[in-house]
Amino acid sequence: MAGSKFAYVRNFELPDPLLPEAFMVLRIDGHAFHRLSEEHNFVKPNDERALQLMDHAARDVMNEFKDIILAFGESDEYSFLFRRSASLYNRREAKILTTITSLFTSSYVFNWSKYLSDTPLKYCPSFDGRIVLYPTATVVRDYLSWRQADTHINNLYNTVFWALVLKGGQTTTEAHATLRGTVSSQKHEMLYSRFGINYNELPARFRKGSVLVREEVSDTTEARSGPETDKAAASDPGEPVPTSGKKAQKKKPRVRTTVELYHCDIIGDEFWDCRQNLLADS
Ligand SMILES: Nc1nc2c(ncn2[C@@H]2O[C@H](COP(=O)(O)OP(=O)(O)O)[C@@H](O)[C@H]2O)c(=O)[nH]1
Ligand SMILES: [Mg+2]
Repeated sequence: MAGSKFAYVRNFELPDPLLPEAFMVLRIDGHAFHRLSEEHNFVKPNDERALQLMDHAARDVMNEFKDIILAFGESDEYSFLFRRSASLYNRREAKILTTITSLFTSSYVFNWSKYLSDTPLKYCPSFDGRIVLYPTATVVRDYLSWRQADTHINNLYNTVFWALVLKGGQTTTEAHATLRGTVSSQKHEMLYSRFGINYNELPARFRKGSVLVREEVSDTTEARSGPETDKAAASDPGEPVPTSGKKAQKKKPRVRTTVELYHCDIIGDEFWDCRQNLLADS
């Protein structure tokens, strides 16, 4: 049936496909979280509960969108890396961006009280989002290194800054002035000599950010279909079901995936050497 005479307006809806075969990174960032963190009394410089809530929302996104192979989070931001050949929503940019940004946001709100139980949410938080395409695995690694280096730089600065204010009695203006022009080693030294804080002993979550990785679990569980198999399994649930005999079940190795959370270095090679498949998708 022909559409109404108004249907032509659909022609104004232009396609917005993302280049095939390029790596997609979607980064969300909390809108005005400086204010949100103040209004909800986030612990300074890092509020573990708020960071765990971010991790929870990111995990919800990864559980829903299996094309995401890795995510990296710090502060009020999270980056989601898609496998290169991801074809969700025919790679329509607006559809991917809006669906994931809104899922992240709703999970953040939905789960808020689990992490900040004594702090009622006063207003609606929101996140902006963008998708950037990267042509090679090297650039993807550099992107992630950039974000983790940012985590380190900000965290070191914020840790000394808030130590100067909260423990050293400086005003925020004085603390900024104290830190102006200092290099990393001087900040480490200041933390240690003035406040007895060994930066490297601070929680890895604060120093390294959060890395969520989709990992394969080789699952050799039987495909159970017959009563014999069920019985055999029930007799000793910890043991594999026998595979010999007429009625034995065929083993069907399935590839299941889980999403694991780490607070580890992703700038060096070790993380990637252990996960060579991650960026090898062709
Ligand atoms: N106290 C505290 N503040 C945080 C924490 N995580 C994020 N923030 C705040 O969120 C801001 C995030 O930075 P940015 O996105 O540049 O600022 P925005 O434009 O206000 O969202 C930081 O500057 C902090 O003020 C936290 O764990 N504790
Ligand atoms: Mg922000």
